[in-house]
Amino acid sequence: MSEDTLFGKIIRREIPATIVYEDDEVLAFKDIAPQAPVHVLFIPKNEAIPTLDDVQPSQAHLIGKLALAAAAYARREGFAQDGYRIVMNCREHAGQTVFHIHLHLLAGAPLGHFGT
Ligand code: DGP
Repeated sequence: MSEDTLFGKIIRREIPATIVYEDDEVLAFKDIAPQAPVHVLFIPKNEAIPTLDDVQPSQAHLIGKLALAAAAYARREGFAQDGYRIVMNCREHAGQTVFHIHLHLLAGAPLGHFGT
């Protein structure tokens, strides 16, 4: 089940995306507006969760699945040792624009500090 967001459409293959990883629970695809040489989004496929604040305790394992899928991708692509960043934006002040939870994986160059 995927709700009707852009990412739901990507899960259902209604709009194109460069998919780089998929399993029973997680889909990963390249961000359309990359903020680093590597910028991949990891999303849950089967749960309609708008924000991190909406994740229920029974769904908590999904956050771990997203993080471990990102770490495995970094190892597989050979940049894990150089380092990477994962980010999840929640609502307006963080700049969240798509309300289907997603983990950003950013890598491929030294990343600037953030938060201001
Ligand atoms: P956030 O600001 O955390 O909600 O990030 C949403 C990201 O989704 C943003 O970095 C751009 C990306 N994005 C938006 N629309 C599309 C799309 O249609 N395809 C892909 N691949 N990425 C998209």
